Amino acid sequence: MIVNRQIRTLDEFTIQQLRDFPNATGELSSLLRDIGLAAKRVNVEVSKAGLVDILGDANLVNVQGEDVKKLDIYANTQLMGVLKHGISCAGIASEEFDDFIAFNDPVSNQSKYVVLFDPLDGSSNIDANVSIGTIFGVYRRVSEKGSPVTREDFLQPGIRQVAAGYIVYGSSTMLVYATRRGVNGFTLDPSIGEFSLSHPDIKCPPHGRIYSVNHGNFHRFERGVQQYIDHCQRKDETNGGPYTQRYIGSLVSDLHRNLIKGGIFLYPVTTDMPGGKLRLMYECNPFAFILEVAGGRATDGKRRILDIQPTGLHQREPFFIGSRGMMDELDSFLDGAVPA
Ligand code: AHM
Ligand code: MG
Repeated sequence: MIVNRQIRTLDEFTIQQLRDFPNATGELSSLLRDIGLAAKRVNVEVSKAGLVDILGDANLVNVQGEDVKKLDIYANTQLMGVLKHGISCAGIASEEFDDFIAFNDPVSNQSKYVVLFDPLDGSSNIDANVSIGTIFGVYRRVSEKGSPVTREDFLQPGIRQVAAGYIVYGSSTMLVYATRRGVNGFTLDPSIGEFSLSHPDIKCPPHGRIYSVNHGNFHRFERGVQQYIDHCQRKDETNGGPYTQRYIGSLVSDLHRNLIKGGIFLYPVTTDMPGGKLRLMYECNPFAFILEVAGGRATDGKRRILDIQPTGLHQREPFFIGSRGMMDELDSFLDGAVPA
């Protein structure tokens, strides 16, 4: 059998990265491996989602029970489990819990990191077989090691993330993560059950031709946003024709596509959601970090997302993110610089 040594697994890759840092403890590698393990378990159940009724009827109910949407509870349990039993994470905050959880055992209290995550974003799409995903952000705790983590460990601005990533359960399953050194994507190879490096050093193209927004909300958007969308639709043939509109309604899928192909994603405030919809801590911040490392930008329309000082674990923000050139173009409309 020919073994392709060009291919590196997630574990091999993260361990190789350690060689450049002689004082590194390996805790981040270990944490990413833990998240990769949870992702593989979630992937098995997500891929069976359409069978739940059939299996249920046959009295072979799978772990997440009879309701497909309970997959988000399953994903939450798996992620929390691997992080609690690993050696790198002192506590977590999740979309599924009102408050953070300090693991508060002797090993966890000595751990360096806290993780904030959305275990299964877009889960309302599961029953239509649309790609869904897991999103996570990793921070170094600010409280003293040796004690349980505190609220301050979690309420840090996104710029302090040490790493951030997502898993997309799609036509193939991918884990993409960023550290300050770069963004790398790993595709799950089902034959060996390992994530293998398939997209090294991802860069977001500085200009793209895709804009992603829920058009149904158009009349609830502010004027500047409406004008920008109008601009996307009116670009004439001299500048390549109108942009293409793509909106899955599953954040991980929409942003994975735009990261790879270039594009812009908008979830502005609406008249009925004046604070925005998406959650700063485990939706906006991880993607803002990934896109910035890849060369893109992310704002709330005024401020850089990564600079926002959070006040609550579940706070919402308007969210604009994408290719640098398109974000600059958007800014000129939000600043009111372009006349109506
Ligand atoms: P969820 O956390 O309840 O799954 O909602 C988040 C999802 C994102 O994946 C997606 O970008 C957005 O909500 C879509 O919202 P809308 O249906 O309003 O366009
Ligand atoms: Mg979500």
